[in-house]
Order: sequence, then C-alpha cells, then structure tokens
Amino acid sequence: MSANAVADSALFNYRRLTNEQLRFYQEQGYLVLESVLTPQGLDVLRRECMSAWQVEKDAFDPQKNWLHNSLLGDIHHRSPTTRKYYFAGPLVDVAEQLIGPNIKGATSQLTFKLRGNTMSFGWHQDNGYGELDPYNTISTLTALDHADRENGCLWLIPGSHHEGQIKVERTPKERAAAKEVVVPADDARGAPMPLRAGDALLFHCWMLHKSDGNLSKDRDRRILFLRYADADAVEVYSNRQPRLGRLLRGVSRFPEVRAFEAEL
Ligand SMILES: O=C(O)CCC(=O)C(=O)O
Repeated sequence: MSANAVADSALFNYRRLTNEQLRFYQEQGYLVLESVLTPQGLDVLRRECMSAWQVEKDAFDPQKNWLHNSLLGDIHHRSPTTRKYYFAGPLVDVAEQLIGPNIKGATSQLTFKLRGNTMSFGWHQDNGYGELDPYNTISTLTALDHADRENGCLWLIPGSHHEGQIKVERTPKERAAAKEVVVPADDARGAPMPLRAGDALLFHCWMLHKSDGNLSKDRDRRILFLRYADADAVEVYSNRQPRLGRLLRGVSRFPEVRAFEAEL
C-alpha cells in the first residue's frame, strides 16, 4: 500500500491537550508530546525524508555552512506523508488549542545533524529569524531519531518566552546569506530536551533555545521542523506582508493566504 493510501490514524496519534498541559505551556512556554507518530508513521516519514535529503545533500561537510549541512526547506513538497502530517496531523489540532481557530503553516523543513556534524546552534528565538506578529507562533520539532545530549538534542530555557521579542538586526544581505542569529543567554538556565523517536517538542516563538553538535560516532539526529502561525500573521521584517503558508484551519483576511498552496 502506498503512503498516501495509509489511514492517518495508522501513522499519527491524535490528541487534545489537557488543561494541565495548557497551563504548563502558558507558564513554561513548551511541551513535550510523546508518540505523536506511530511506529509505522515514523518508518514512512523517515524513509520519505531521507530520500528527499539524499537527492539534495551529501554527508556532513565541515567546509560548508549550517544551512547546507543541516537544513532542507519545504519538505512537504517532497514527502507526501510530511504534507499530510503538516497539513492535517495531530500538531494542527494542538496549534489550534494554543493559537486559536485560524491557523496556517508557516515553515516546514528538515533540521538534521547527521553523525559527524558537530556544529552547534547558539541561543536564539525562532522569532529572531523571522519575526511574525501576532506573537503566538509555535515551533514544533518531531524527532525522527532518539535525541539526547550526545547526539545534539535541543536545549531550552524554560519560561524565557516571558522575556518577549529580543531585537536582532540582520541586514537583507545577512538574511539572504542565512547568517546565524545568536543572542546572549545564561547556559546555567538551560535544560536539555531529550526525545524518543516519534515524540515532538513544541515551543513558543519567544522561547530561547540552542543545540550542541552531534558527538555520537554512530547515531544521526534527524528532526522534522514545522512552524504554525495565526492565519493573519505578518512578517514584521518584510513591511508586514502576510506570511504565506497554507491555510489549515478557519479563515484569513488575506486572499493570498487563502490561495497559497490550496491546490496541494
Ligand atoms: O536542529 C537544531 O539542532 C536546532 C534547530 C533550531 O534551533 C531551530 O530550528 O530553531
């Protein structure tokens, strides 16, 4: 049976956040959701994502930058099961509970640290890379491998989203060159976020987070990164143009958002 023909419930575990989880998110700014992918869903996603990665990328190359070594954008264009997961999987229900009734997809990408990739990502907010308003966008990281301190799991500073938007200046040239954004933060306040393959970590757009390099000799650390935003969210850095992303729930006042990827 092709991935497209497999029922969503065989691939993904749907859920509603409890009041306790909602309170925790408000206070701490993050949640770990266990087993969002079923074993079959994990298997299919890994296969499709690796095929897409291998078309574009080689093994880790220390001469190349983090963009080349770690990221592959618009993975929902290349993997049908990712598209299903991004557009209609359990994280969309969760986004609706955390953001509100009107939701669009804002980013889909692979963020991989294959064995040998010892590059770290410094402390940053995801809203530092692409400031979206309103300030309730969520980042979700679905683990395609077990992730721990040895192979470069995420670290975050619980509660740091209460500090608000940290202004980071990047010129259009630096933005085009994907210059890394790093903000000063106290390592001692950081907490590692180990995940089992199939779990997802999600956090607020103001959450300070980082990751260290993958120091394992024989384990990859592959993550599927999806960002969800209010359907009317605008890009502050781009003259407040609407962020283009597929409308997944509810309505948007922007016709270009209503039309974006509607055919997918
Ligand atoms: O892949 C990583 O280790 C870091 C990812 C990250 O910080 C991000 O996607 O914002």
